[in-house]
Amino acid sequence: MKYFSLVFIIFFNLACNDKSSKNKPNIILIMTDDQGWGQTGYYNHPILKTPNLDSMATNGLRLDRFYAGSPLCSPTRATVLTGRSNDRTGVFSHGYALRLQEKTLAEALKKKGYKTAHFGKWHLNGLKGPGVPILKGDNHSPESFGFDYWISTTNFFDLNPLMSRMGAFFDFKGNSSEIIVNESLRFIEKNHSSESPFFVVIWDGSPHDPFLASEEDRKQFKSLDEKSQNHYGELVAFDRSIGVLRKSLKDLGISENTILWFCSDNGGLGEAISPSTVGGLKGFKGSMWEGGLRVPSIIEWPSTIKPKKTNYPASTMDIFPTIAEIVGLPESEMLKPIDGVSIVPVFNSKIKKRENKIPFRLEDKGALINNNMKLLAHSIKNENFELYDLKNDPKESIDISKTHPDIFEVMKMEYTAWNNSVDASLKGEDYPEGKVLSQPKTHFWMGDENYKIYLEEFILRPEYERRIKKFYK
Ligand SMILES: [Ca+2]
Repeated sequence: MKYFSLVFIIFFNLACNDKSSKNKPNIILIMTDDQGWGQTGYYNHPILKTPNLDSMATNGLRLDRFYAGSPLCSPTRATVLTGRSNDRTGVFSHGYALRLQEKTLAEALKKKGYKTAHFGKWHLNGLKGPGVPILKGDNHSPESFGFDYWISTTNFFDLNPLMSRMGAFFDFKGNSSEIIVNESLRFIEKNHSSESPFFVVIWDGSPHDPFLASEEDRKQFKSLDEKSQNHYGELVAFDRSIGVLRKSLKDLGISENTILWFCSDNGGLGEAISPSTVGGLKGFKGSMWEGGLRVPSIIEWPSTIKPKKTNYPASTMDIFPTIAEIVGLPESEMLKPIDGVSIVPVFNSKIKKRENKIPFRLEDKGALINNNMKLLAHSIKNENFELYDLKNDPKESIDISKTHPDIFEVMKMEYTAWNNSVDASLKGEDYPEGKVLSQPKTHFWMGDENYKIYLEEFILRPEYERRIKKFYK
């Protein structure tokens, strides 16, 4: 009898596992580069129209208080892949390499049977300078972090990009947003019919500089200066690529059970771009003010998420824990401490208050968000803190630390404790080795030994010419 029960239990479990793996959602993360919080049609931008993002927002969960994990590109990318604040992972600023000792979302999903792929800007291999193809054998390529397939560049890329498909150079012609979405669709078409779901990461290079848009895409911005025309034109092309992606998922019959999660990697660009990129918030990319951190974000998952707008505060550090809950990843797949939480409870409920605070740290600056309260550190070392009430003062104009000393002191203590735990991570205490193994130093590819043989070819390209000449001046 006992034997039969055991057989039954094993069989039952296998049957369940099999069924659950078949129903696992496909996952696409798509992220723009430097798109500010105000730069969408659905936030009533005065000129820019984003019909495809608007449609996605109407059909999905619109996260109106979503934060990039950091106000800069590489650090935010590290938070997406690890669920941890950037400094824990060794990505202290742009162009830093993600530590191989980190555990990534792609690695976890791959183990769960997902086909994984990365398209576009990588910026986690320690190289600075405009995006060049990632070389075969780069031990910090997307492959090193769990992506089976990749067509990627080291950093931002623009019109007619030179990219690397698993180490082989491809000289693409056309708009970069459309190119990477089309390439990701090629991957999806090949992989969606198999038993295993897919995990696709699309990291766009728009609307980061250099600002280059086609005549067609910039023509609606003729009243703007040339820089702004091109910058906004890049967003028009990105929005169009969202349309192509969504329509193709529908045509393939897989849109219902595909999670499409859109966001930007940091806040908007400064005064050089007009009209403003940050929708009236204070500060820009690089700062801990809301304009530097808050970004547009939408999760579309038609089979599961009913259309909704929420003010629940969330961040890119929540992406890994959220997907872990959806897919049922074992706890051991995430390196502790994790700074994000799963936002699955927000999907179809009225939950408004977030229990876990959202922490930030970049160089000597920091912030801690507790729902409407925000502690801001101009200098962590000098303990130069301020306190803001984002509900009553969304533009962060009045420091209330003196009028609310109780809240201020508690949040300062909490931030300091968190900051100490980041210092421990930084030293490698979270890793089984108890220390940080050797890491590539951040440097420009123009001076990298492995890129030397390509310089003659690269100098003929307008996107590299000036940078190479400047480097060897
Ligand atoms: Ca960026």
